[in-house]
Amino acid sequence: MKIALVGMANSGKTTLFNALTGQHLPTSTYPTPLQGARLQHGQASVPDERLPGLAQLLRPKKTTPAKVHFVDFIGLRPGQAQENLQVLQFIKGADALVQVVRAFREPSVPGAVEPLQELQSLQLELILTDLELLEKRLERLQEARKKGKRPSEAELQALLKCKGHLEEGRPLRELRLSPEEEQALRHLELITFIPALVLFNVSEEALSSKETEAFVQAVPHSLALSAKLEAELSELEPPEQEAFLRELGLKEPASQRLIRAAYGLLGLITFFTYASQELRAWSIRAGATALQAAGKIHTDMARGFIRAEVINAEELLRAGGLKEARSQGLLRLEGKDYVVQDGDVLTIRFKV
Ligand SMILES: Nc1nc2c(ncn2[C@@H]2O[C@H](COP(=O)(O)OP(=O)(O)OP(=O)(O)O)[C@@H](O)[C@H]2O)c(=O)[nH]1
Ligand SMILES: [Mg+2]
Repeated sequence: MKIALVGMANSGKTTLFNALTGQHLPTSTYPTPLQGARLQHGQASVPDERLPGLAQLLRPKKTTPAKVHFVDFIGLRPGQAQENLQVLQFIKGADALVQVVRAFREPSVPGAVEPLQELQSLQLELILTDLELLEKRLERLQEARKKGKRPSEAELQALLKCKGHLEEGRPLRELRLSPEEEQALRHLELITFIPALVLFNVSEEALSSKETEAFVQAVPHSLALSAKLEAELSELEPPEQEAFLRELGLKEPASQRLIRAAYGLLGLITFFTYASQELRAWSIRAGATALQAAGKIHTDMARGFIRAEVINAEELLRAGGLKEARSQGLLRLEGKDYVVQDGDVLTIRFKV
């Protein structure tokens, strides 16, 4: 799963990126210029409360959580349409967006603190980018038609439908398209089709304020955290981190909440594998089959798929081990069409 952090300049994207990925990229009180800016990549582990228990039971040499890939680039600037268009190209290929909105007050960082207004400007920039792409494509198809070629009718129709929708100021993810229309547009990689969360980056003091609550209530798929506090938390060793969280009355860092929210937004579930002494968690879309799960692990596994041995993590924990589960007849044999359930521990049998 790849998530792009997108936002206006100085909204705290890089601060959040550092908190999520454990990196130490420089942040600044002024907007990062486009010239010389580099796209940053990093990974975060997907929190899973079953993984420690499974590790204790199976005693693997290595435990690998599922990973989320984050990308961070520079922010957008109001009124810089051409540059913003260029900046937003980095989003292509992302599975989800986190729209980071400044809601923190910090005298050293210039610019107004108007979260809802800023969110609106941000969403408008994304919409304008898609409109520009769409219009260019429409022009090309119309030129082709003039030259006597026959452009795909499905694509033309889909383009016009999307154009009307965008012109109303609405993102394409709110539009219902037929599978054919979707297919016809796929090559354009329009960005407002991508599922998105909104993240209000608030001051530490405002974490549980009425105002913050009102923002989160007002905007669907939104949450609030303090990127600065999260970055500080991520610097601490686990015991200190726990103490700090307890002091704040929290169970986990809010950055984990963010990853969970993205998981939910994309309809992802987790399955586990235990092979060659490695216990590993994987993300997959709910509804995926055992064959698709095998394909995630290795293409050979999907190609030579014979069957999957399946037990849910909770059952396995109750049984007290794989051997015990097998002797109690709890390991099910499933075929390639089996729909993987959240928490399944899969052993894929395959031939190469
Ligand atoms: N007080 C406070 N300051 C923050 C918070 N998040 C970010 N900042 C500050 O805001 C400034 C901008 O943060 P960055 O993380 O660089 O913002 P950005 O969105 O990456 O900015 P660009 O990449 O230039 O678009 C820095 O000085 C941060 O220290 C926060 O939660 N609280
Ligand atoms: Mg930045």
